[in-house]
Amino acid sequence: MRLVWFLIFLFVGFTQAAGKPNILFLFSDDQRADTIAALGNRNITTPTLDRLAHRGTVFTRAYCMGANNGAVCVPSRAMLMSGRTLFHIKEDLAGQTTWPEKFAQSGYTTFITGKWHNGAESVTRSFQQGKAVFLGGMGNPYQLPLQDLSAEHRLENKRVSGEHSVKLFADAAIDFLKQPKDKPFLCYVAFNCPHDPRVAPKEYHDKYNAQKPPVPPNFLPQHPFNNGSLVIRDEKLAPWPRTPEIVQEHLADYYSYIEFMDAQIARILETLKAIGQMENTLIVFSSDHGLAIGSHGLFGKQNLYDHSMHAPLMISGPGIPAGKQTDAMCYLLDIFPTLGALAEVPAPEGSEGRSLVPVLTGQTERHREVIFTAYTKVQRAVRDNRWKLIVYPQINKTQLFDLQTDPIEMHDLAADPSHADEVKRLTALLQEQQKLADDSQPLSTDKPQPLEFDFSKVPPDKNARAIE
Ligand SMILES: [Ca+2]
Repeated sequence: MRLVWFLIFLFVGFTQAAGKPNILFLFSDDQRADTIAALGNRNITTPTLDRLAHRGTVFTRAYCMGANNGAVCVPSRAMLMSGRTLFHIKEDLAGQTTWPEKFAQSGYTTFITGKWHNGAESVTRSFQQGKAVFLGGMGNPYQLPLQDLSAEHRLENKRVSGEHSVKLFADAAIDFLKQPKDKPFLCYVAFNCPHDPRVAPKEYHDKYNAQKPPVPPNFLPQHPFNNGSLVIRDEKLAPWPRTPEIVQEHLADYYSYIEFMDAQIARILETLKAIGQMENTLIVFSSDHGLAIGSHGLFGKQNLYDHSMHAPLMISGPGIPAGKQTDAMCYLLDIFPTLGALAEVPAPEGSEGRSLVPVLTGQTERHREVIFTAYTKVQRAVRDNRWKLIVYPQINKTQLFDLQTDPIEMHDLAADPSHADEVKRLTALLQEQQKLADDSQPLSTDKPQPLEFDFSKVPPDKNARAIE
C-alpha cells in the first residue's frame, strides 16, 4: 500500500513539475541598455540578442536600484537573487533565502555557471549544481579561478584554464542542458562580460577597431563637478580630460566583447533547440547595471545617470508576447518575482520585488510609478514617468532633467526658477522613497565639500587598461 501511495505521489509530483516552464537566465555584467542592435544601436552586431528581443517582450526602462559600495555588481546581484531592495540586502546574502532556493524546493533542478559575487556560502546554498563558477571580482578572462559545486554542495577548485571564461561558461551551460532531466530546470548563466578587462578574441577585436563606434551623444571630456566618486578605480581607466579617441577605443573593446558573448549565447540557444526545450523555456536576458564609458565624462557605474543604472531586460518563452516593447518602469529585483509567478514558485521571505506578469499579459501598461536609486552616501536620485532629480548630499548639489525632451540628461534645469516647483515636488518624492526603502541618508550637509574637482591630481591607473 505504501508503495502505491509513493508511486501516486511520484506521478503527481512529476506531472506537476513537467507542466512548469524551464528557465534559462542569461545575465551579463556592466552592459549598457543601448548596446543591442535590434533596439536601435547601429554600431554593434548582436544577432542573438536581436533574436531574443524579437522573440519576446523588451522592458525599455529596467533599473538597478544602486549600490552601497563602489562594487555595484555585488549589491545588484544580491537584490536580484533575494528580491530585496538595496537597504535590506546583505551582500553575502547571509541568512537571506534566495529565489533559486525556492525554485529547487518547488521541484526545479537548479544550475549556475559564471560570476556569482555574493560569497561561497550563499552560492552553495542557492544552487544544486554548478560548473565553472567564478566567485567574483575581475581578472584576465583566460585565467579565472573557477570552481564546481560538488554533490555535497561544496565548492571544488576546478582549473585555471587557457580558454576564454565567456566560452567556458557557455560550455558549462551546454553540458548542463544536455544532461537527461526528469524535472524542469533553472539554468543561470552569468557572463563576466562586457566587464573589463575587455578581452574579446582577435577577430571581434579587429572588427570594431577597424571602424570604431562613435562617442555617445552625452560625451563630455570631464564631469562638470565633483560627484563624490571620481577617484574610484573605474574612473581611472582613462585619463582626464577624456578624449573622443580614448572613449572610442574603449567602446570598440566593449562592443567586440558583447558580440563575442552574443555568439556564445547563440551556442546555448542551439543546444536548447537541439534538446527540444526551446518552446518550453522562459529565456531572460539582462545585466546587473549599465556603464558610463564616456558619457558625462565618466567611465564607471558609480553614478546615477541613466546610462549607468539602466540595464537591458527582455523575457521570452511560453505565454510571453513576442515583438512587444514596454516602457513600464521596473527594477531588476522584479525579475525573479516575475519568474516565480510564471512558474508558480512562492517568494522567499523578504522578497520585495513585484511580478511583471500583469505587464506581460497586457493587463496593465504601468508597473512602478517611481524609480529610486542610490549610490553610497554621495548620490540619491528619483525619477517618475517624465522627470528625474539627482541629489549630491556631500556638496549640496541638485540636478533636474526633463527626460521627455532630454533623455540623455544633458540639460540640468535645477537652477531654472520656472522649474522650482518640480524640484520641490521631486525632493519630497525622493524623501518619501528613502523612507520606504529605510534609507537614512540626509540630502544635504552643513559642511559641504568643494563643488569643483581638481582632475590633474588623479593620475590614470595604467594597469587598469584592458589587457590586449
Ligand atoms: Ca557589473
